[in-house]
Amino acid sequence: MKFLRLLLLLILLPYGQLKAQSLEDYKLWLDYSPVQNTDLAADYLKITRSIYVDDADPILAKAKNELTTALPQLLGKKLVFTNQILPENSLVIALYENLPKELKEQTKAEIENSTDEGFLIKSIDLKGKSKIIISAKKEIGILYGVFRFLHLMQSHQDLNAISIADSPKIDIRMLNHWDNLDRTVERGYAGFSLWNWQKLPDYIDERYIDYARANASIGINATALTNVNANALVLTPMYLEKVEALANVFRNYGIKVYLTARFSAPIEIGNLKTADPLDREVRKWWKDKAKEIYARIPDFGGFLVKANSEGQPGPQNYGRNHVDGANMMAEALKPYGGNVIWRAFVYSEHDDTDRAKQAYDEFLPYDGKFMDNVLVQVKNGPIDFQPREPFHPMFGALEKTPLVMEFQITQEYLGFSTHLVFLPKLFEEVLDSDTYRKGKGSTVAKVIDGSLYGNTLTGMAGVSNIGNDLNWTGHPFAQANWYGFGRLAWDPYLSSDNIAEEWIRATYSNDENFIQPVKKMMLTSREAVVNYMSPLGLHHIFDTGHHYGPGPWVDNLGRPDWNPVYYHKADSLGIGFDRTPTGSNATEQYADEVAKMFNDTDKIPERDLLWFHHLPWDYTLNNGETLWNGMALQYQEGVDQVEEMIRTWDSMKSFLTESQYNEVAMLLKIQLKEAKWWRDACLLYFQKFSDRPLPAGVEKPTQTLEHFKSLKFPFAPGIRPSWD
Ligand code: GCV
Repeated sequence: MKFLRLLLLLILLPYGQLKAQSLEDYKLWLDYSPVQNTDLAADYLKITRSIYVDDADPILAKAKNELTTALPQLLGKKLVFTNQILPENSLVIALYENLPKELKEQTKAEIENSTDEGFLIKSIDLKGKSKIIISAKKEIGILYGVFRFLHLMQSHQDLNAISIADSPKIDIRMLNHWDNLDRTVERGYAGFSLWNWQKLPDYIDERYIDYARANASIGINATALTNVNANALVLTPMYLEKVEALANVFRNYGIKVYLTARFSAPIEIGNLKTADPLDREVRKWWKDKAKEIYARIPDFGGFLVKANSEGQPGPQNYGRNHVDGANMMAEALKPYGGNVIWRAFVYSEHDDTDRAKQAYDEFLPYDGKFMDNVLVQVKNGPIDFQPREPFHPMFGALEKTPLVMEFQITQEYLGFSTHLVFLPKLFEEVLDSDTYRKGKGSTVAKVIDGSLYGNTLTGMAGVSNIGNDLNWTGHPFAQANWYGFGRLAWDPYLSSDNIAEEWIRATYSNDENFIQPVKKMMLTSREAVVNYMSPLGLHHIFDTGHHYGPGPWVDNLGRPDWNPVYYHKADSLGIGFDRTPTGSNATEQYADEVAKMFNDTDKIPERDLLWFHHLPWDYTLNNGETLWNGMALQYQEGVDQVEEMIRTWDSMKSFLTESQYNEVAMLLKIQLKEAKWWRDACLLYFQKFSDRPLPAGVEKPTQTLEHFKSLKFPFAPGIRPSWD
C-alpha cells in the first residue's frame, strides 16, 4: 500500500509541477497579482472607490469584465460599480459623448486630438475632488484605455497626476498565423495551432477569448488566421462558418479577421478552368466569394496573399503581374471596405540576380499602380528574417504604395522557442534605420506609419509565435516578443528598453533588483544570437529545411539561393557577399547616402560588413584584429554572452518560483550547448578556407566538423510537410 502511494506520488509529482508552471505562464503579461507596495495599493484603492463604466456595448462590456477580473486580484477588494456618472465617482470610464459637461471640458482637447482607437487616462479635479477619467471617441479606445490603466497598476505607477493621451500610429496591427488546416504550424515552435477547426464553429475554446484579450491589451487589431502557403479550402462554406465563429469572438476585442487567399482557389474550389486575373469568370468568382464572406463577417479584414513565391500560384502563371492579381482581389473587397495585403517576398528560380535584389526590382515599377485598398507587405530585410539584415531597400523607395512591415515573431532563424532572444531589439534597429529617401531622418518607422509620404492606410504584421503550448509561445521569454511586437505596431518609436521593462513588470516582478539585471539580459540576447550564429553580416548559413542549426557547408540544394555557400562565399582569399558595384550592386537599390555608406568599408557599420563585402581573411577590423581572428572572437563572445545570461538568471532565483526558475534555466543550458555548436561548426568549416589557427581566447571545438555535418533533424518542428 505504502509502495503504491509512493508510486502514485511519483507519477503525479511532475504533473503538479507542470500545472503550477503552466498556470503562471498561461496568464502572459495579464498576471494581476496583488500590488505589494502598500502606499500605492492605498492610492489605487482610493481611485477605485466608486467606479462608473459605460457598458452598453459588447466591447465596453469586455472592458468592464477585465476590470472585474483584475482589480479584486490587484487590490484584494470587491468592486463597487455605480450606474450613474456622479461627481463623487472616483473613476469614470465612459465614451466622450457620454461624459457630463464639466468632464467634457477637461478632456476635450486630448480627445479631439485622438484617433478613433485612441484613449485618454487623466486625473482631474472636480469640485475639490480628484478623480480619474478614462475616455475615448469610440468603444475600442475605452478597452485599450482600460488595459493601459490596469498595466499601470500592475507595474506600480503613480496615478495621482496621470495624464496619458495615446493613439496608435499604425492602422493595421496584425498577427500572421502560418497555421495549416490540419493544425500544424509552419515555422511554429509552440505546439499546434490554436484554431481547433474540427470543433469549430460550435465549440468556443476559452483560449480564443484569452488570445483576444492578450492582443487587445497591446493594441493588436487584426489576425490572419491561416498560412500564407494557403489552402483554398478555408474559403469554402464549411470553413467560413468556422471563421465566422472566431470573428464573432474577436470582434468584441476590436480584432478583425483576415484570411490567406490561394490564388488558384477559383480552380480548386470553384470548378473554373483558370485563375487568370483578367478572366471575366474569375473576377466574378472573387466578387461572389467576397459577398459570401461579408454576409457572414461584415467586418472581415480582407485577404493576405503570397503569390508567385516559393511555388505558390499567382498571376504570373497566366502571364499577368502582381498588380493584375492584387487589384482583381481589391476590386472584389472594395465595396465592403476590405483590404488586400499582397506580399513582396518573391524571388524566382529562373532569375540568377542576387536574391536580395529581386523583390525591389520586381515591385518598384508597380509603385502607384495598385488600388487604394492594396498594401504591399515587405519583410524587414531583403533575404529572410535572419538574425541581422540591413533594412529592405523597398522601404522608402515606393512612394505611392503603402508598405506593411513584416516582422517574424516566431524564431525560425533564431533558435526556435528554445533560445532566449528578445526581438524588439531587432525590430527597433530596423525601424530606426534611416532610408535617406527624403533626406536625413527618413526612417523606416516613418515609412511604415505613413508620415514620410502621407499614406493614409498603414500596417505592421508579425508572424505569430503562438501555439497551443500551455505557455502559448514555447519559451516563457518568447511571450515578450509577442508583447513587444504589439507595442511597436502601436507605436514604432518606442524603445526596446522600455518595452522590456514594461513586460518584466507585468510578467515577473516590480523589484528593481530583478528588473535591471533581467532587462540587461534581454537586451543583450539579440546581439548574443547574432554573435554565435552569424556575426559581421554573415547570413543564411543554416542547415537545410529546419533552419535551426548551422549548415554553412550546404551546397547541394535545387536552387543556388537556397544554399548557404551562395551567401557566405568563403574561399581561400576571404569571405562575404560582394553587393557593391564590383559585385551584385545591390547597394544601388538604396538612397545614395545609404549606398555610399554600405559601399565603403570605412563607413559601413561592421555589423553589416560581410553582407555587402567579400573581404580577405587578413582584412583589419576596427578593433585591430584580422577578419579571421575578429570573426572567431565574435563567435566566442556569443557563447560568453549566453554564459552571462545563465549567471544572471541564477542570481534571480530568490525572486522566482521554483518552476519559473527551472524552465528558463533548462532552456538557457540548451542555448549554451547550441551556441557552442554554432561556434564550433562554423569556425571549423570556415577554417578550411582561412587556413589560420583559432586566436587565443576562443575555446577548443567540442567536436569535429564531420560530426557536425552528420547531424540530421528530420522531425524538427515547423517544417512544411510538402512544398505543394
Ligand atoms: C511561409 C521562408 C520560410 C517559409 C515561409 C516563407 C514565407 O522561406 O522558410 O516557411 O513560408 O519564408 O515567408 O513565405
